[in-house]
Amino acid sequence: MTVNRRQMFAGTAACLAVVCGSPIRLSAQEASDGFTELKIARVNRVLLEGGKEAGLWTYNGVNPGPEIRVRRHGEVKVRLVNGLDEPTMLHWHGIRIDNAMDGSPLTQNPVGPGETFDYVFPVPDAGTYWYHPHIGSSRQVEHGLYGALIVEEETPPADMSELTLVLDDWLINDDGTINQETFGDIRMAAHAGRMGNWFTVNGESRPHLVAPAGRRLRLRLLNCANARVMNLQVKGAEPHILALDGQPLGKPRVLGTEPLQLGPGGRADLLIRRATEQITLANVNQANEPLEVAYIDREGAQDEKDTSDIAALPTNGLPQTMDVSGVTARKLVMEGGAMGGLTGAKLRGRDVDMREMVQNGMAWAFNGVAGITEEPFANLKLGETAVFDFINKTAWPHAMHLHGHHMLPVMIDDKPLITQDWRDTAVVAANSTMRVAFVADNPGKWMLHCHMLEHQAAGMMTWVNVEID
Ligand SMILES: [Cu+2]
Repeated sequence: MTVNRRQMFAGTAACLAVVCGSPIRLSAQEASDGFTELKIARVNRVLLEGGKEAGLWTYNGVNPGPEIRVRRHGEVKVRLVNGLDEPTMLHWHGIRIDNAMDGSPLTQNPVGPGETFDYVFPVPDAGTYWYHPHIGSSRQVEHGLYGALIVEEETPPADMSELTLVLDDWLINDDGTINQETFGDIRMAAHAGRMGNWFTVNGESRPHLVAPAGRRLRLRLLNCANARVMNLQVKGAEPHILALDGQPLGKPRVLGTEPLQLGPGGRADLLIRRATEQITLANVNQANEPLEVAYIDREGAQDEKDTSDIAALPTNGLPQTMDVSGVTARKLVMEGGAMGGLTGAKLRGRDVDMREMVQNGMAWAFNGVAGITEEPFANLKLGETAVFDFINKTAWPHAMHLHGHHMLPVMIDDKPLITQDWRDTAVVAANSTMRVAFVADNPGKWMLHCHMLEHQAAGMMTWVNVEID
């Protein structure tokens, strides 16, 4: 069934072009009624060189889906056309938009086969975001349904070229087809989730990309894998981290020797100085081996040494710190999974034992409940400062994603964090507690779930209500 690691990373280094479709600039490429279509279709595409057609599902025939680019405070106007024979919907991951456009089962009905849905919303935040289905996510995302949503700064930084690198790992069979038998596999869901054996960057294995040597390079990295926590290294450069999950750092900082950890759903913007050296992107695997996943050649001359400061990107209005003194933390206890010792949980209002949970495809619980509930985990007043403790009592890390807001991790295991960065997808280590804070300033019903898509499907899912008064 599986492709071994040697095959996985021996992929062709000869692929010089990366096919990912040209970006859709929403202001420039409009249908007569102003909508840009994202049409889901199956496509004939080989992932494994020399292998069979993989069986991808795509937006507009390409993987990743078209990169959607819009200027901050501009408007996204996208018509989803469902060419699948199962329902879908589009979630705009990380961007703090109007609740009705969030594209989750809390905010809209599924878009049936042959149906369409119009998404229209202004974009409040500049940064690197993405879109993907929020129903049947484990299967739909794994089949290739995702793309980048890039919101440019009102005044984009000068003297900078940029590359978007959409990272994914796929679980494919020896013949190159997407493995189907493991969808819904409870053992997989109770462990790390669907870990792939074929790593792609912009849909290609180990692509060679090009950037001008005479300009600084902004790399937009997106982890679109179902479940893999990536640990990324950049060789041949000393990048600064400009932004995480779309939100600019108050002060860019050097990515040192520690790899950059990006949970599934997470993004990072890196800035690399003008230079002629080839850049290699590597992902450090669990055996601590850095496996090369993409190469960037710097072309042309570098006129002068690039030593000037790296400026911060303009803020999207989030503060650099939060005062959470006097705020009572709401506790979210995460339990279950393999080696977790969970004996049972509430499922659809009934107490069930672990055997019955497993029969229903469940392996995890939040506060003793598996799967979504009628009542939200938290009812918050508009403008309220909220503090959540994600108490991970499991043997696995989890990538906690809150819709419609960003969260500021302020403490881990009772130790205040010296470096605090806003995240919409925060990796909570095994047997660890993370405290996050945010202002509930976006009214509506917002999902709060693990972004390891198999964990989400197997119980790690709740929601937060932000009330107007
Ligand atoms: Cu998880």
